[in-house]
Amino acid sequence: MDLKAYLAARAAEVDAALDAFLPKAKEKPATIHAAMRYTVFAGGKRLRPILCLAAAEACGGDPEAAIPPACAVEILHTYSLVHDDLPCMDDDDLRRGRPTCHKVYGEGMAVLTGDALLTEAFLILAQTHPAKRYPVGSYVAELALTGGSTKLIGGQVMDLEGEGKKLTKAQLVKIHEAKTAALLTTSIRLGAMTANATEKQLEALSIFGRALGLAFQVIDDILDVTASTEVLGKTAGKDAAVEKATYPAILGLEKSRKEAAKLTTEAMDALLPFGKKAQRLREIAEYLLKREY
Ligand code: GRG
Repeated sequence: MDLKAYLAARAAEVDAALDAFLPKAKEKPATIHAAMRYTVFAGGKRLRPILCLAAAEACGGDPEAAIPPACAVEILHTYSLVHDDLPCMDDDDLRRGRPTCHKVYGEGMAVLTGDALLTEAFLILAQTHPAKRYPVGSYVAELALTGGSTKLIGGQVMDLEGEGKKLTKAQLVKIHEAKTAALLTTSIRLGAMTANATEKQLEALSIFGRALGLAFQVIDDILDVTASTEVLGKTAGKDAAVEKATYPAILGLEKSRKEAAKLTTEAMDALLPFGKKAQRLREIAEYLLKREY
């Protein structure tokens, strides 16, 4: 199966599982459940769950066992997007090419949609079968740490506090390690944990996830400069008014491209001990580096 077919097949599996896990749209109170589904099924790439499943494969496990953590990371990711788009944060009108949650359901309901998705993520994660080395609590602790005040939320805090300021490259890296790379890394680690990965394997995958996450963010920043708003399906939001630090702004476009390539090589090197089993993870990393939107 080529990568395109693999990505489509994995995304379809994840979508079917998400559909089964999430409360039905008509379940009362219906508005919140419709809003949760509106945001989860808005056409995301499903990058985090696909990485979770591919990491299980890389460690010789059955990807099926990684379905609950795969869905949990996608739902937690969706909550972060819903809250990030709010008027009090980035104030975006469009996400994934569609009106943002608060544009459709109102601000209060969007806050609650994010809250409900965050809680739902842990409900689903708790349904993961324990592996020999990993009791269910270890999955929960892993995701809670990543979603909490030192990673995802911490990154958002650093981002908010950095608005309008001239940041250094080191400060920008810190923000992206927390905002982007941490959840990608955890998606990969959780998949590997379902395959009973060794501590050494988890360490290697953490290096892979960090480098991939940073490369992903550098490329996202480059595309924000080079691709049209129409192609990206984004609106400028508050970014238009507040100067945000980006890799191209700090390093320039050429150096940013080199940085992305360097990080991708670092990511690939971390996969060497996994041999052929990590082929899908390699292909995904390559695909992310070459993506044009
Ligand atoms: C909890 C408010 C709050 C913030 C936490 C994660 C985060 C910080 C904010 C989300 C917005 C953001 C710009 C995150 C950076 C990571 C990133 C590039 C997300 C987009 O991920 P994709 O491209 O999106 O995988 P799709 O739509 O494909 O799922």
